[in-house]
Amino acid sequence: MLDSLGQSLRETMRKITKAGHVDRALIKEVVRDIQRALLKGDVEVHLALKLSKNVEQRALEEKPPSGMSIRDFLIKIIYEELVKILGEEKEVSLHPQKIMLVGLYGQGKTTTAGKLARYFQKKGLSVALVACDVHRPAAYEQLKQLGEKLGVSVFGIPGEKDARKIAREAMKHFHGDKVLIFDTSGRHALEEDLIQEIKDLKEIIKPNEIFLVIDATIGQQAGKQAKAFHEAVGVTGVIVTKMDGSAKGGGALSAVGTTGAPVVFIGTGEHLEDLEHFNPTRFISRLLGMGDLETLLETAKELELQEEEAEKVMEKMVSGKFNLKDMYEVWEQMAKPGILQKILYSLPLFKMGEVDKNLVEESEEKLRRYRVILDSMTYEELENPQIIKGNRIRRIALGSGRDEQEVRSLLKEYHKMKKMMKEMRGNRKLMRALRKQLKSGNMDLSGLV
Ligand SMILES: Nc1nc2c(ncn2[C@@H]2O[C@H](COP(=O)(O)OP(=O)(O)OP(=O)(O)O)[C@@H](O)[C@H]2O)c(=O)[nH]1
Ligand SMILES: [Mg+2]
Repeated sequence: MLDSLGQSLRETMRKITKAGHVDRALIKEVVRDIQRALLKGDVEVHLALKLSKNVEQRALEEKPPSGMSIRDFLIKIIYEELVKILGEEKEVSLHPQKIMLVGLYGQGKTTTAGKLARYFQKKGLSVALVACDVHRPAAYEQLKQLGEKLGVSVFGIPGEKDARKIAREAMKHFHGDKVLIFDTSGRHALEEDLIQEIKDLKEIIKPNEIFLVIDATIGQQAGKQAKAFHEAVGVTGVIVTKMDGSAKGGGALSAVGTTGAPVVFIGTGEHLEDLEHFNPTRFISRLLGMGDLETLLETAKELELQEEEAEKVMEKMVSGKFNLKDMYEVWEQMAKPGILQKILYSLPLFKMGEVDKNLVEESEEKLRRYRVILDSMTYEELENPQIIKGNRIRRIALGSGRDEQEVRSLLKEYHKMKKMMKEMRGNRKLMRALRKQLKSGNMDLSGLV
């Protein structure tokens, strides 16, 4: 499936992983490669151009979360932009429901009806097929055969010329405990007559889903077809068939991706098993053939989370107010893996303090001890640490079971930290830069001081 597109994209990925370093020239080259691969894969010109432009712009302008290499970041951007052109993922409900298949002649409706029956059967649901195609001479027999193979019942009225009547009878016959799949007639084109028939059937059946079946071999034309059907009768999902035999599958998928009707399944062969729920993320991972792409993306997510946490701490630091409660919160956040390092590396000012080195090493142990002490303080003391003197220190030490010396060293550390915050706030140039950086989401402040 999509062999040549996949191959070109995988080569591009290899180019990135093998390059000595990622620079502007490499980014441009990679973007050109992707563009060429997409155009060759029948992806619509504007879509291909837009994607490559987005990749280039993001790769040159955005900064990777600190801790992530530019190389991995570039791969992540390409992956995200490719996923984006495939549209949203459409969930498949695993409950009894009514599904109506529509589409032009020969697109794969009847075959897909059988494949869908198999899909739901395997999920443990009871399924039945309804033969509403009154145009193709042997349509009922074709479905009947599929039903026999699958062991599911097929409802139909051989010889009946009115699809509406079959639908009405089927609705009387079944009672909502099955997945009902309705096969319908095709036409050469989306004619008025077909639109009316679908609308009538929709009225009678009241389907939960109307899936449009489209043959991938028509490539980007699939977008026009999907749009026309969507506007005429409203479809809830598109099934793109014959992905196995077509080099134009990428064009079909991406074109449908722009219509607002999500691709829900893809057909990948003539057998009943050859149907896949379409998940854009998984599809692109597989196409790029990167086994460790998952790991890369998870790492990126973790780093981004750390960045957010670090930002919260920094915001607290620059907010102006800083009491013992705030200090504890800052410590707590700093104790999370990676957060403190991130802050220290971005604030050159902090590198000067010995306190901070200790914080890295002992933060968790210290947090545990200090937590007990802080718990023995009154709300008033936490808010106004300057009132904690002689008697209060004795009381807090007794209450927490630690010695007075430890209470004093906690207070000492608080004052030291508070002084540091004040100095930071006094450094207007640094503060301005810090606020700006916080806003832009860029944590790297090295070189500012
Ligand atoms: N290779 C391949 N062939 C498929 C796939 N889906 C359907 N076909 C073939 O496409 C042809 C047409 O499929 P049908 O299911 O009869 O199409 P239809 O939309 O019901 O056609 P009409 O009833 O004439 O409107 C058959 O020969 C199928 O075997 C697929 O995913 N891959
Ligand atoms: Mg058919």
